[in-house]
Amino acid sequence: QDAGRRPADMFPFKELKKEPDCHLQLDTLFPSPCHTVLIDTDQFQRGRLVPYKGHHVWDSNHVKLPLLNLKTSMDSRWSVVQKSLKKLSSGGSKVRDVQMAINSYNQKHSMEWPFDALYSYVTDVQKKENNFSLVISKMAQLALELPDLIKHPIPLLKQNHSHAITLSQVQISCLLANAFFCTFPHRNTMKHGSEYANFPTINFSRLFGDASRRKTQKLRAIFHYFNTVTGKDTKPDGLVTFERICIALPDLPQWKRQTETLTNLHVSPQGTIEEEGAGMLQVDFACKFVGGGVLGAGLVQEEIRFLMNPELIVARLFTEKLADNECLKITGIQRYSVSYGYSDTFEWQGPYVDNTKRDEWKRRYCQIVAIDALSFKDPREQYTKENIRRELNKAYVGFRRNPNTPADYTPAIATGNWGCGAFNGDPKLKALIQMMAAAVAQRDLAYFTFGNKEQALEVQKMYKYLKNNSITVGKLYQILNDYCKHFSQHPRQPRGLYEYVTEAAGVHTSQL
Ligand code: AR6
Repeated sequence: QDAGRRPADMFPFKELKKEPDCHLQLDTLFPSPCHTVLIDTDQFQRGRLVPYKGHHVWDSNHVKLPLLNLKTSMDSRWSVVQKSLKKLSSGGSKVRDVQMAINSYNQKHSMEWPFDALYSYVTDVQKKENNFSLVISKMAQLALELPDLIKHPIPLLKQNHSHAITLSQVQISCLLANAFFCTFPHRNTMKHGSEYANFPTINFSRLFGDASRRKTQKLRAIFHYFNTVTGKDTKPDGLVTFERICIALPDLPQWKRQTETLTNLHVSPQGTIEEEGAGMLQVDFACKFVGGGVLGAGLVQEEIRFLMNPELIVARLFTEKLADNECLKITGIQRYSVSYGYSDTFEWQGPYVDNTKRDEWKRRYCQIVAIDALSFKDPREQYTKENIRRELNKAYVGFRRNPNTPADYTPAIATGNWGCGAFNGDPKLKALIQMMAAAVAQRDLAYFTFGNKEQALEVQKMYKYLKNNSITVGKLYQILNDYCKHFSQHPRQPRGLYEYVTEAAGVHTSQL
């Protein structure tokens, strides 16, 4: 960064803690009641990746795989899937064959699922990039490996329970190939009250319809991923962990009593969470249904991240909608693509060769945390005590350190205008909220304002003032609550937030 234009007292970026430099050696990988490992850990210690064995179950606590369908005749769905995918795996398939295959075991939806986006992708770009029928045949073979690769039930990460799942990148690729071919049973209806209404969609059907430029770009990223994971020399060979973290309400901070002052902050208009935030805990500006519109039309921060790192998409298979006191942390994902632009200008640019080192569990040093901000139809709604507390708690759940890891071994947080795009939040308020949560979690922050230089200067100035005056989180919380009162009394012409905070903090300091 250009030191000449750096706001005064900026915490040096280089000094923020990052993995692997701050890494604390992990214990041996082993399953436990709160950690399901889908590979055999004994074999793993000997350097082999072998699926962990078990008995598949068909119940409300586990992913329903297409392999079993005890309600009707045994294996009936899988035998149709097998027959259809075997045809595709033999090569020479066109989009119409893919459509027929998918419809063969989703007959109820065959009239309502359009495939125009897939047709248009093939016509527009596919011929130039890779051979459609060849990729489809490799993907079909991968999907057919499901019974060999997934031998243990996959728990659903349900609300109110902290639980982690570790699986191999190959297992993920196989589950995603099944998602692409829409083989997962009971996952096509999102209607209120339906079995999986509280879960994100996982079958890719929505990606194939409503052709648009966005869909074509998404499909380029998705096909590139499948082409890579089915390549002889490019097949990934690591592990990934998905951890749902739930903090019970009594264990959340008592905000007005918190005595911490702010931790170190580096604000920058340049850079992005995924690039400059490498090695830090990277915030995913999530939807409570993780992945948001990645399989539909959405194409902002979360969706772009899921397309560049498609292993994230598998979280949708097992992660129930996040509650206010929950987050999802993902460790070890790989990046496959490079993109350009944002939203309507988004474009898949090409392959990315990820050389990120791996930890003792063969997971890449890349950790993401999905936290969903509140979505405000009317931005004025955010200045209430309840909404501010909700956002503080949510940020804290995402930022909290592993209780067994000392602060010195915990990376900083890479974040930015969380909740301030599609969700209409106020970046000034969200920056303060995240600084407060980071202070209680005892972690430093890298804050990327995504090109906004003015915001970067304002945030830095506000931070410096609070820090220099040793304003505690509890005091700041009280000031924010006072601002909410002020706001409700002057909803049309409230005072600027930072101006108000500066003044209130100044009065407080002078009274000390
Ligand atoms: N690095 C840093 N900042 C970024 C980046 C990046 N890579 N990308 C965007 N920003 P938004 P939200 C900034 O709208 O409001 C999705 O559909 C940029 O200034 O993605 O929390 C989810 O699934 C942008 O305006 O987050 C949810 O449903 C701002 O961050 C919903 O959107 C907010 O990005 C979440 O919306």
